[in-house]
Amino acid sequence: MSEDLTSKQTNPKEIRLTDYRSPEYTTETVDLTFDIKDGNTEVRSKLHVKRCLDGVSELLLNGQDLELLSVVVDGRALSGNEYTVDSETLLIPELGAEHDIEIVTVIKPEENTALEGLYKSSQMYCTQCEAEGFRKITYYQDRPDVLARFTTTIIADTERYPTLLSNGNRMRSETRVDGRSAVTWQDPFPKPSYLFALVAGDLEMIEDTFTTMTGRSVTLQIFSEAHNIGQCDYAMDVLKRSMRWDEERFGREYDLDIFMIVAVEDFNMGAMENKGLNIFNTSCVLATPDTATDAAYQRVEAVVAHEYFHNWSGNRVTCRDWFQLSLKEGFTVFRDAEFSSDMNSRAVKRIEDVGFLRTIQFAEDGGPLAHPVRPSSYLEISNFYTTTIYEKGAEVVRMYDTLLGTQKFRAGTDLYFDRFDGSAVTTDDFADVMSEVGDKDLTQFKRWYDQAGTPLVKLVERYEDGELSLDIVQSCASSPKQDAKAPYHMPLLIGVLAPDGAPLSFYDLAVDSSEEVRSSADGDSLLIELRNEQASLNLSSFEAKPVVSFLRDFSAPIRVDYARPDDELAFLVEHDVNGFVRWDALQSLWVAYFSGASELDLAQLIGKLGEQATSNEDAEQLQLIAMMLNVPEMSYLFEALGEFEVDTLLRQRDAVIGTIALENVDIWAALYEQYFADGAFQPDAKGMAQRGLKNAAFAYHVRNLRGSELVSTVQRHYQGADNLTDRRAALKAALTEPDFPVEARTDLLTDFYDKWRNEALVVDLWFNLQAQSPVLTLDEIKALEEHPAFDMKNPNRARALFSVFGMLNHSRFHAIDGSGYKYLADAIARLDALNPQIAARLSAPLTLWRRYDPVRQERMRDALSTLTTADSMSKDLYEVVTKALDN
Ligand code: B3K
Ligand code: ZN
Repeated sequence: MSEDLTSKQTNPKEIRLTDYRSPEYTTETVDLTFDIKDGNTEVRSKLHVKRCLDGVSELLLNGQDLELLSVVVDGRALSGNEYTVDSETLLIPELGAEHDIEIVTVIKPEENTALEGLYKSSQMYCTQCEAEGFRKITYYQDRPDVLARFTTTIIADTERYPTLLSNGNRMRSETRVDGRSAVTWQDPFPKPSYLFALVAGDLEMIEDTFTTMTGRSVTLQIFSEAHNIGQCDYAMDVLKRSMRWDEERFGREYDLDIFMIVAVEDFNMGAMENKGLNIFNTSCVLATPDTATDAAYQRVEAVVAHEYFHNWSGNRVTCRDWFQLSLKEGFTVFRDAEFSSDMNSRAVKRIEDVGFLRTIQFAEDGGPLAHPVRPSSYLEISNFYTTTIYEKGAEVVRMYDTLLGTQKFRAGTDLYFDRFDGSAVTTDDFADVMSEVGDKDLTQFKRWYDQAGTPLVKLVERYEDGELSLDIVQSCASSPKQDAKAPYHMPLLIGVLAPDGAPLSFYDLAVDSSEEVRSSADGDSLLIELRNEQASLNLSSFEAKPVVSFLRDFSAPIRVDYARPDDELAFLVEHDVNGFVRWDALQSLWVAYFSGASELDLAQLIGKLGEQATSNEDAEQLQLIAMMLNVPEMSYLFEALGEFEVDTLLRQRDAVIGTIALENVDIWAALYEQYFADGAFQPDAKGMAQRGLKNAAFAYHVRNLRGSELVSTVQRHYQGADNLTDRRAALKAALTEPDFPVEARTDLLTDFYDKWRNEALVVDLWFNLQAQSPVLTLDEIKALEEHPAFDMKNPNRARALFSVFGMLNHSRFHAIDGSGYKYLADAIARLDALNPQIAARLSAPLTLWRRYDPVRQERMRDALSTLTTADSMSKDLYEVVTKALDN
């Protein structure tokens, strides 16, 4: 057994894209046998390997934390001096063209707290292999461009582990006299090792069937531990909808006869797309009205669809190397976003996604860990499952769709799946297909993959005698290791409105531009393909000065600098046909307000929106209004403002919320009462709109209350709730309103905990709401760790406390004495010893030190520096912390 130090190294080696070499040998078939026993699992792996390059004779296998028992080549056991083994590799020299190799290793899943490879969660065994976890199971060519056919036999105690699952089809099963069972699975599709999965446990299951577009029947099964099985029906419904949608929208049919999902409680991320056997964090599968908020329902919908869609975008066509990660992730996020848009409201989904992108991805892209959608180097690939790879990557895919038009884009995806089925490819291959079907030179467009940073587009508008001209200038600030940036090729979608709010048609206008432009089929919008650093657009034959609706649907992932009068923005909020632009104009007004550049009475505008909601029936419009009632979150403002001081901003934001509440006191009371009894819970657009409005109105309404009236209103909201979204709103009010009496708050929290103590995801929310509470002291938050339900080893629980504290508790985390930073750094150090991936992720808020004032900058750097003084540090954390301090 290699020492613990293997994953605790400093100065790890940088992996570079330019060093990529295709494999010298490939593995054609793998036959695995897992003999699971308490404390030790023996893994027997039979490989059939074949040489792919002339003149080579060494086979390099990856392996980590493995006890090697034997290596047999073509039936002959090798002695110790016939191979070389170190903490990361096994090298077998002097090989010929083709061999059968058998390797036996022993692993200890029970001790695996990193949750990568084979590990134990509650009473079940499960795996997580992406990106490089398979090497913690056995020695193997653990790289995505080696595609093999897997056969897997699992042997385990029959009584404790009656459910034994792996990829593909179930071939055989036997119950042995020794009280153990053996089940064999075979996956007919060659796949990289990162898609391997195994589950052994005592699980319950729900089952359904799906008939594919060619009439094949597919068995669908969702497994969970017994206490969770009643919460899986929604996920099953989503799965069936996803399968149908992928057929209709992308022509993709499922390929095996069975598709399984397993819900596990300890999981590092959301879910994993293992071939035919997706493994999910319970938080992304389970959903009932009492245990999932509306946001959680939407997440379940998005993630179930996302992992299912990977079956084509990721599994059938996979990545050549991990630098190409966005090839599958960006594309699949785009696909799941389209699915959610079709299932619910397109505008609402777009607004949510842009809000997230601006808050998290823009921050990453402007910070010390900025990297391109296709990075050129990394120390630890686990650190690159980022919002840049996923969300910005999805924006890049969306831009192909916008530039080519939906029909050609679909022709492009058809050709991509067809041409590359069964292979491991690159983002260049994807771009080339799009270029071919679109008959378009995309050389410049590909800069989106190579240049980090968020481009800035500055517009200057002039109007004179019926002619409107726009000067457009693009730029992009420098990023780590990238000083100068070349101009991007980007689609800018615009519309124009007459002064009475009527949309104007581009068919009625004279259009002259320095760039390629084309109007939409209905004439309502114009697409500008910006390629140059500077460009111009002239529109003429207006009867009066129009209002420009810019960057409709957020057609490119950019920042915009477009100085416009407040009343024009307010006009767009009220009149634009594009839901995204309406919301966006309001966010611009907020940013202007907080930077002191706006005089507009925003409290009045918000009140007016609230009033509109009392008489509107349209679910999409109501959802849109509900989103616009809320003042932007602090972290959105941090990113949008550039310059701010945390305490001042917190005070200003709090004050304006108070003003909105007070100046529209009757509106909130009326809106709240109107939606208080909104009928039985439905997780659909209408239900979400109603709860969105009810809870936005509730938050303003309680702001106007004091004393017993405040308490009784919050209690009534809590008691009257038939779902977690409303209960959460009540608890949040109790944990936000400074006047809420401590005793009443404690009563509510105790009642909630006692009722839901057996529902892990609800208990996560209980920790989450306290961790973000500005009315609790740091000591009170720290004390949450002492609660019997707190478990450092469970990623959901650790995130509910530490990640929420760092990302959402702005008053305590950013305390000027640095105590919040110290607390997070201390938690990160403790977590690093258990789970490096989670530790590295938790450090994100500290890495953004540069955007705060000088005192806080120093305190945040101090906190990061203390991490570097630890005796040992994982590769994951080392990369994040050193880059954060160096850049
Ligand atoms: N592909 C996985 C992510 C794996 C993360 C490994 N650290 C889930 C997804 O994006 O679908
Ligand atoms: Zn994915």
